[in-house]
Amino acid sequence: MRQAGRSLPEYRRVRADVPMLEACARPDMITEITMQPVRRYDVDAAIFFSDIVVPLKAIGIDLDIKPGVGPVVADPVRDASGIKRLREIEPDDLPFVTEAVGQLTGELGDKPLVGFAGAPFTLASYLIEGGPSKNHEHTKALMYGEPELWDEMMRRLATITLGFLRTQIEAGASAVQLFDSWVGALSAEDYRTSVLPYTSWIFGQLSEFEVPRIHFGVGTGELLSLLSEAGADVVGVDWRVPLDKAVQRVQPGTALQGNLDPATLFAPWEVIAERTRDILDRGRAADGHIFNLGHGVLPSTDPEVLTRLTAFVHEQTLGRL
Ligand code: 1CP
Repeated sequence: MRQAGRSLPEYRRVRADVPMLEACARPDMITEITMQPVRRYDVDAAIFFSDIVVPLKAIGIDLDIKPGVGPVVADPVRDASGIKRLREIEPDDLPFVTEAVGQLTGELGDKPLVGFAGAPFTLASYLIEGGPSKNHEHTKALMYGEPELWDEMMRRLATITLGFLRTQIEAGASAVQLFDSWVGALSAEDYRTSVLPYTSWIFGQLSEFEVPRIHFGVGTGELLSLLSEAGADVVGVDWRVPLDKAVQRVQPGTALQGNLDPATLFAPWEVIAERTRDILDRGRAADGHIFNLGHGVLPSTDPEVLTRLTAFVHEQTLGRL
């Protein structure tokens, strides 16, 4: 999840004069920002500081991450010539990622570093729409109207996604998370036909590395069994489905991640504690549970609340480890 940044004063300080994509290309900055929440909250894993569009930038797509908006693509990709520009990741494309992961594994010691990438559908949505989208209408127009172009685009994006993940794993990342954040916009039928083949290819290719693979999306209650079928070891669940229900929708042996609503962090502490306890209880039904928020930390979240939440989860689960 986008979590490190935004709510931390030390993050805002480091980023004050540095645009997001520049920060993502500077190893010392990546390392510092990745470490900030680990130092402050004592969380059990670090999430690599980067963004899902970093590999697209690296292959020459003209895009920016605009403050308060997100990724914006100068020239949206909607036809065969645009799709041809989506070339594979080559060994020299992401040297700053390799260097930062190397620095981080040294600093983190036993603490795992979670690498990540955007999944093909979510990347396609940014590329086709040109930026964040509520309805993904141009994306669906291409998906329904030009299945051959869609197939070509998804194949290319799957290769790029795999390249970004492979770079992080080979440099030392201990687990990877695939973010298909916006795939909840699809029906199960459309997911099966137009997304699952590409995502499951990625998970299949990753199996040789023996790192845990996490698969995450938002609004995916009706898709959880398919997200699991795609081949993940862990399925991320937003706050809409309780974990004891989610467990019935995933393949046996699959762990769950989640699922506190990030907006709950604005409620009184007693409510946060009660919801957290409930999630930990329901999570016992799963074959492994990573406690997490159901989506990214909201920018105005009070860091003190996250410190207290992390300590509370540790205290509640200590006897179980
Ligand atoms: O927070 C961290 O340091 C972790 C690193 C991280 C991760 C895992 C960032 C940094 N982005 C991401 C993944 C990411 N980026 C996802 C998948 C996870 C999720 O759903 O949250 C997505 C969809 C994006 C795209 C993106 N980048 C958005 C969303 C826009 C939209 O469509 O609503 C935004 C706002 C960004 C910018 C961004 N990326 C990361 C940070 C810290 C920020 C905020 C930049 C800032 O203003 O400081």
